[in-house]
Amino acid sequence: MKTLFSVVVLFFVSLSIQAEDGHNLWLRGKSSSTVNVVSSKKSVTLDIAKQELQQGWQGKEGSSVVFTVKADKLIKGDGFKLSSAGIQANTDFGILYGVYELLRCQQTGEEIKEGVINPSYDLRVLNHWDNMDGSVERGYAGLSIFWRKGENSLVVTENDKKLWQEYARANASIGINATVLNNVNASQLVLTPAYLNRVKAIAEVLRPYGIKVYLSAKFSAPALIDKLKTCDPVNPEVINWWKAKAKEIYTMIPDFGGFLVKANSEGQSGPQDYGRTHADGANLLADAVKPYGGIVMWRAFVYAASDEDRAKQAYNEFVPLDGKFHDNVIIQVKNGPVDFMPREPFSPLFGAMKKTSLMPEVQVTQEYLGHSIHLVFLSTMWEEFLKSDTYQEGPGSTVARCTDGSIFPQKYTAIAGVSNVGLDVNWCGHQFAQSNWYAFGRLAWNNKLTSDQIADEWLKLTFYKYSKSNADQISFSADWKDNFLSPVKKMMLESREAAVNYMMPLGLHHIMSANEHYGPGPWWAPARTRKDWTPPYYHQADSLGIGFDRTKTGSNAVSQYHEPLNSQFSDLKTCPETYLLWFHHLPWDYKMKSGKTLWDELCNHYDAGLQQVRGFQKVWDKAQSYVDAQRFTDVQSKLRSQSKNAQTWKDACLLYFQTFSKMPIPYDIERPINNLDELINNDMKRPSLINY
Ligand code: GCW
Repeated sequence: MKTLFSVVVLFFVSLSIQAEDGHNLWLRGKSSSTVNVVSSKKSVTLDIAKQELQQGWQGKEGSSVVFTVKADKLIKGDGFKLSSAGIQANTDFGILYGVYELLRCQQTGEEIKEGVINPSYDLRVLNHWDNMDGSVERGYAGLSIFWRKGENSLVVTENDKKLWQEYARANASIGINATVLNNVNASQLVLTPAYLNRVKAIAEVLRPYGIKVYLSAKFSAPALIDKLKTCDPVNPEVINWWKAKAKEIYTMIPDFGGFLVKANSEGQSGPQDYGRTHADGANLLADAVKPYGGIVMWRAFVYAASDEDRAKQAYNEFVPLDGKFHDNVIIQVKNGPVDFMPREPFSPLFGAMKKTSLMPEVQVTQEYLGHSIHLVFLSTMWEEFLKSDTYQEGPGSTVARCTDGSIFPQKYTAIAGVSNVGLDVNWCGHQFAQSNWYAFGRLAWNNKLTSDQIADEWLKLTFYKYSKSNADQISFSADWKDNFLSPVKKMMLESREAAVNYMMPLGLHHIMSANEHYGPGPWWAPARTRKDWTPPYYHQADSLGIGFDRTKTGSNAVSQYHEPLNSQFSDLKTCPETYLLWFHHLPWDYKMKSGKTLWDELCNHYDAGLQQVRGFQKVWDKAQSYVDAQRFTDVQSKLRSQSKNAQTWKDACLLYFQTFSKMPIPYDIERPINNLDELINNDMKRPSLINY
């Protein structure tokens, strides 16, 4: 009797508490009714589409959905048309995307809209900065899912294939259709046969999900692999080498996407080593892949250790080359002109190159935003960026419209995100970092989505508790919405501004410590380090004030922005305070719009950031009963670290800047609890993962 009782108890306990480790991402929905799928065509992709629909169907019991693969002028690329009859698309992949759209709507309670849905960008790309030894540059979620070191590292195992398939499915479900498998700081190895064999195996797993593989190519590969004496892009031997390499790759992987290249940047070789331009270099590779329909994504992240303001260099380098790139080249431009800072104005290259295809690059991995320790929902940052008006073709020339083909006819349109995926069970290192992968895919598919909508979807898909009692119909009760969804969503939507506040408010940038890019280091400037890699170069704090003068009296970077932005950023009356110290060097007692001094306002921002994170802890603790135990404690413990880190950031920056301002920290805010000399001697390191 006793045993029976415990079995029964155990059964009910296991029903109500589902162990969740985050591995299933936002794909936790299970069908509650049956659906009949009719398709006149058969293919692996359509089989997947059918299976997904049957596994996740939450619609009316016994409904029929018809898949129709038939060209329609209104449907573009991977787009699809939803109607009461089913899903129509030009390609099998379009059907698959239609299925995911249907399921998303069912599982989030969103109304299913009939009509055509087309993606904003043709290519929705993840860039993996994965090295051949399995490490991941700026990766905070474990080792690479593609590469590893050691004996047999190139043997493809069943486990590899299972993981790649899960990865493919997750990407397809949010519309990502391209992936670059290796770091832009590339190894030539990936272009050698043994590695290409593994690329082929990856491509085979990803293909049915509509995802093409791309590789980062090292410009000096011809010399490194085959000992060519030069890599000069106009040298016939070099040209032939790349042609032969492209042929070799396409023989193995007929739908290979093409190359991504970081050249003449941070020590990487490039065409300028031979007195040639970025256009010469890009066209060399573009011509090699052209016969197979391949493309080249050539990065504009270039800057030298010169006296020229780093924020100006990419524009200076690339704008004169406008029109010189072949039509299968896309210039990949980071969202901001410096690097993936918590906040930057958009890069002035957007909209400025009118005869060249441009694609935005954002960073999903949180290199400068607390790695996988801080909860920072990046969607709001990307939304702000995509909606920024460049004015290049009159008002309304947003970055989104300048890059998605609405304004400039581009042969290809694309957007890339630097991936945060690794071998960690939950893929991203932080449960909430998954929302950034999700948000990137959703915005790449629809660059008009709001972060509110994305957060709403993600929370419902990721945290709704399925149980026997609610399996047949997803209903988000008022209790769930009021006590979980809305406070947690609010926290997500505020989280990026909080990070800006406690790290780099009012336009401050690049003031993190050393190369780890985690803690504060406004003082960090070791002798013999390139000036443009040290924080004092960027904050310019001295006894008179703080900030980088990028107006006419300074580097004049403002001139790279189209009017009225040039004037707006230059004029203190109109420069948004969020960018104030990005564009201006101002006295400590400069009067802000609030009437406070710049110093007081700076202090308030740092303190507000800290208080916001303390508030996030409360929000999360209150949400405990709505979250499964493992994910709850995961996030709770990370928020504790984030709180400590926010305190360190506040104390470090305020105490350090105070050595210049010589002004008191306003008495109505909490006092620092750290000493500056200790902080300096003990640069804040990312907490060891062992603590988690
Ligand atoms: O943000 C910087 C990173 C480097 C990175 C580089 C780039 C891949 O610190 O790690 O290198 O940008 O984007 O090329």
